[in-house]
Amino acid sequence: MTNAKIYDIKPAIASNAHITQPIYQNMYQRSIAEPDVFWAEQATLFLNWQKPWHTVMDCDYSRGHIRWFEGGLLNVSENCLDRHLAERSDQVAIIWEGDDPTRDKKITYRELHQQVCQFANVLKAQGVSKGDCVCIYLPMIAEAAVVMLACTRIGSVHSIVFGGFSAEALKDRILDSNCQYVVCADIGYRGGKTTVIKANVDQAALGCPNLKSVIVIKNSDTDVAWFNGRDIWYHVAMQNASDHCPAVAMAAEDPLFILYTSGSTGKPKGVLHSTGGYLLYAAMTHKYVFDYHDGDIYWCTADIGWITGHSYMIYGPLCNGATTVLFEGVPTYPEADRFWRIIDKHQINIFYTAPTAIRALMAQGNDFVTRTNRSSLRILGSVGEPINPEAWEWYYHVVGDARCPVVDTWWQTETGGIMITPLPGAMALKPGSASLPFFGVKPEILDNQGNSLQGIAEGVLALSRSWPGQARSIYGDHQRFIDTYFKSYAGYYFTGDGVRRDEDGYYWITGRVDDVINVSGHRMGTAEIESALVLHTHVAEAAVVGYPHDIKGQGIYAFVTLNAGVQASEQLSKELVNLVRQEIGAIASPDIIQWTPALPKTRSGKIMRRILRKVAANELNGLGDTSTLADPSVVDNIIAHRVNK
Ligand code: 6R9
Repeated sequence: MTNAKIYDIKPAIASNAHITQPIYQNMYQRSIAEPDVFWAEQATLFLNWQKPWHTVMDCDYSRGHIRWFEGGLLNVSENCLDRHLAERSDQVAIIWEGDDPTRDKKITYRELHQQVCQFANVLKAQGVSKGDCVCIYLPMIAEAAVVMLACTRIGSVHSIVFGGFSAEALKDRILDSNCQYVVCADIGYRGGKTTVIKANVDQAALGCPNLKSVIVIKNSDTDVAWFNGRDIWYHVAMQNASDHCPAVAMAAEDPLFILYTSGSTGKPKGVLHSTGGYLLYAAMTHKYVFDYHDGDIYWCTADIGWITGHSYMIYGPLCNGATTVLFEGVPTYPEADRFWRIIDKHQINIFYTAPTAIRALMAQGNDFVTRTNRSSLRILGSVGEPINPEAWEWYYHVVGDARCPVVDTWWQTETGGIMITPLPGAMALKPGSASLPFFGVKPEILDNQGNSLQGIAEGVLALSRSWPGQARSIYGDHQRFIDTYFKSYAGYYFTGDGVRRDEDGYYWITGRVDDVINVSGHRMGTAEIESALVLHTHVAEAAVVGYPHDIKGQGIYAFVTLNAGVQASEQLSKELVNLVRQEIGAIASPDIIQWTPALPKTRSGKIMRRILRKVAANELNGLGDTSTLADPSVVDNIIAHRVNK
């Protein structure tokens, strides 16, 4: 886009920034030319090592073999807590802001350290040891941070399951990662409503014979079903736990956590991250991308159930000794000014949220924003999906009063941390562009044949270099890791995103090129939703695609074929939505269900999703070549009955 608007670097930001334009150019060039030297320096700068590494990097994409800092020993909780105690034990580590605006609390580094040690001892007493997997299924309460860090202290591997996932989805994830331990709460609060947590665990547990114990955080006065011998109250166990717990020395490549994410096929994948490289990359990107300075109050609105919550609410900020905010609620409760009120209340300097929230708040009108002050803000961030220029401009002008750079950060669960992004003191901004690569990142634009295109170009986004935060495997299925990311284009990590590079070398992410859709920043595989729909006895076949949605970015459009003799009805439509909620969770509910006597298929029986995507997007003139369809009249029928919403 030649005419894209440009916002120049702000002198007030650049004058105090860690990374200015010449520093970026110099460091970027070095990070590509001498990666071993560059990353060794950064690893020394950002982390405390109990023992230094002998090899900085050992990677071979053809085997999905990715190793960083081998030989090195360190502990994540020690880096996030112990080493800060000398200088900042009384500094607030976590500001927790409740769903109810009258509830909040502050936890200092000393207190957090103490609670983490105690809970690490609770885990040990339950039999959890190094390498064991602990499933965390929690709402956004402060204890979530305690539990995560306690796992890292004793070398157990956490697998956080988003609190909005259903019992069924939870069960699948517990089984896939062989978790014998679950940490949950009784209930959660969101937007003035309660959400069931423990009841979902109880239901999931029916299908998890290996589950040994469930540790329950008391978050309400609600009574919950109790299974003696399996269930343990967190507060009771904590009372008797010692606050002395040595941090276990972990190898840099020991697993740190598993996080499930959706792909284009099959069941969700347990993306596996390891200790040293991940922590370095999270901390370094947190400092440079948000230009974090000592004393800043930093708020990332993501849920801990997603990678953004892992890297930029917990690990990156705490590793840098920051004060990080954990918000339990939603942007519109009690009113649509909640974010801005929280910013004023806690004097937040750096704010990181998702385009879907920005668009939803933009739709509520400017008054909710302008009646607040927001003068503490210095940097604004965006993540999760492409941000449309209109939302970007609103964020920049109305929320940030044209004072704060907006960093549009492109990355993925698999990348561990931010990959393509502006650095606030070093780059001019173009609304809608994720700008330029972070240190050590080498984006490549490939055509269908896998040729790397130079200059102004459009194609699929791949990365030719490894970086420390890169995922190491898919838990329990390394072959799937290789097949998913390293097979399509030999020698590259394939991202699944499309991208364009403009005349200034800026990158514009154009969205997924596979069957993954992005609904309100939540990544979902259309195949998972289809599998849920076809569980219904009346459904013969289903095909799900994304379509443009003003607030959510993409909505979910389901084409459903019923079994012969079954009548479509409003009731059946409700049953299908409920089925998806039960199998996956509310976030996967179809926005539109269109009944169709048949799906468009090739003669070999493959559903032509390209056509369904066009119909759902109402792009009826650009259906492309339909000559390979077995029965072209199917398309006419689908167009004639297209649902507009
Ligand atoms: C961090 C996170 C990853 C997918 C990714 C892409 C989309 C994320 C984006 C963006 C355009 C941005 N995405 N950030 N697209 N601009 N700034 O969201 O991880 O949940 O794994 O999703 O999200 O499509 O491939 P994850």
